[in-house]
Formats: sequence, structure tokens, C-alpha cells
Amino acid sequence: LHLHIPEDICSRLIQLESVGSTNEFAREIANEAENWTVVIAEVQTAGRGRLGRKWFSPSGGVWMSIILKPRVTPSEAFRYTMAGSVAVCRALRDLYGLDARTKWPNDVLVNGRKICGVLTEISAELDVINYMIIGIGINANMSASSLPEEWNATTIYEELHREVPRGELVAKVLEEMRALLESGDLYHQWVRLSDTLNRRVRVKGFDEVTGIAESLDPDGALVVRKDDGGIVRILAGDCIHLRPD
Ligand code: BTX
Repeated sequence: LHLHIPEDICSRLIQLESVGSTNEFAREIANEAENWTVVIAEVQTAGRGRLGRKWFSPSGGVWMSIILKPRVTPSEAFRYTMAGSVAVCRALRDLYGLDARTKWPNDVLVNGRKICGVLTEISAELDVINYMIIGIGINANMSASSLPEEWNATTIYEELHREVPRGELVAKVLEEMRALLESGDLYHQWVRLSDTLNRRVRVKGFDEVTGIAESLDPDGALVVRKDDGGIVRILAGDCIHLRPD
């Protein structure tokens, strides 16, 4: 893999042809890696989704992991996942004019169909983050027919009927992410781009909750008004805590 990406966009860029999972590769180098080290692969043979699910990662997509070492507590970690999905939305909108929105907690949809997923993994001890890995998978130059119907997924190629230069897309996502993390506007953009708000939702977690998605909290929680009128706050169960190594 050799994408053309400006060198100053991250501290180190590692491009691989094939890897099990870029998140796993990133984890192996994370202790020594500099903040904003990025790993990208052409193909993942064991791409991971949340909660032990699999992420289909053939050639033509953007499969990348960003190693971050922010001085924040684990409770602030969701901001980084938020920045990842909002950055992808902004990139898909600005570069290609796609109507990209976020589905709580961290998918990106175009016309209601999943085009991107974000998987954040954290290594923390007590209240100190050692590192965070933000894994971003974007279905870019792939035919949608390779994705099973029941996933309700799409790709950039399917939406635009043309291939896009992936280097430009990666650079834009990283640029947007940095800018969002520095701006005070991240949470509001996340809310504004939400495809989940005011919709009827069913969230499976500890219990199953059905109702209307009433609001989104700055810590990433979804507030649902249940059919019986009760209000529940559901925390994004998307930050998988790695055991300290
Ligand atoms: P998720 O658990 O929300 O979504 C996984 C589910 O989505 C699967 O169970 C399947 O139904 C569906 N799915 C699988 N592959 C795709 C695909 N390519 N497009 C659309 N739907 C799909 C979302 O997990 C988080 C995914 C993060 C992927 C990145 S890629 C770089 C990094 N490395 C790694 O191993 N994972 C992350």
C-alpha cells in the first residue's frame, strides 16, 4: 500500500499490504509509539468490530488506526471516538457532497446505510490513559455487492459510481479530527450530524430499551424516553478497555 499522504499530517505513518487488524498492530507498537502514529492497511484478514464482532475489510477500503496519548482521564475518552466519526462525516460531505450522518454511538451512515465504523480501544490504569487506539474503517473503493444485504451497508464507490483517491480521504479525516479536538464545537457538531436523535430506537445492552432517542450527552450517552415515560441514559459501550500490558 502506498497512499500519497502529506508527511506532516501525523507523526508517523505505517502503510501495510495485509494485516490481521490495524488496531491489533497498533496495540503491539503503542507503548513506544509517538502520539498520532497512524497505521493503514490495504487488507485486514481479521478486522474487528465492537463487542467481538467482525469487520469485513477487503482491498479498496480505508482501514486505519490512530494511536493517541492524550493527557485525559478515561471518562473523557468518548470525545476521541466522537472526533473520529464527525471527522469522517465532514470528509465525506466536503470531498464528495455525500449526506453523511452519525448513528449512535459511532457509525457513519449515508442515505441510512453504514459506510464507516469506529472502534476505540483504550489502555488505562486507574485514572490514567496509557494510550488510545481509534480504529476507523471506511468502505471506499469497494463494490457494495460484496457486502451482505442484511448489513444495510454502502460504499463510496456505490454512492458516487467512481473510485476516489484514498490518500486525500485519509489526509482529510486526520486534518478534520485534529481540528475538531482543538475546537469547542465538537459535541455540537456530533449532535447536529446525528441520524439517531428523535428517532425510535431499540438499544440492546444490559437490558433492552425501546423508546425515542431524546438527547445526546457530552459524555456520549444516549438519553431515551421509554414508552412508559421513564427516561434512561445509555452509555456508549464502545470503549473496550484493554488489560494493562
Ligand atoms: P460494529 O460492531 O458496530 O459493526 C460490525 C458489524 O457491522 C458486523 O457484525 C456486520 O454486521 C457489519 N459489518 C461488517 N463489516 C462491515 C463493513 N465493511 N461495512 C458495513 N458493515 C459491516 C464497527 O463495529 C467498528 C468497525 C471498526 C473497523 C476498523 S477498520 C480499522 C480498525 N481495525 C480493526 O480491526 N477495526 C477497526
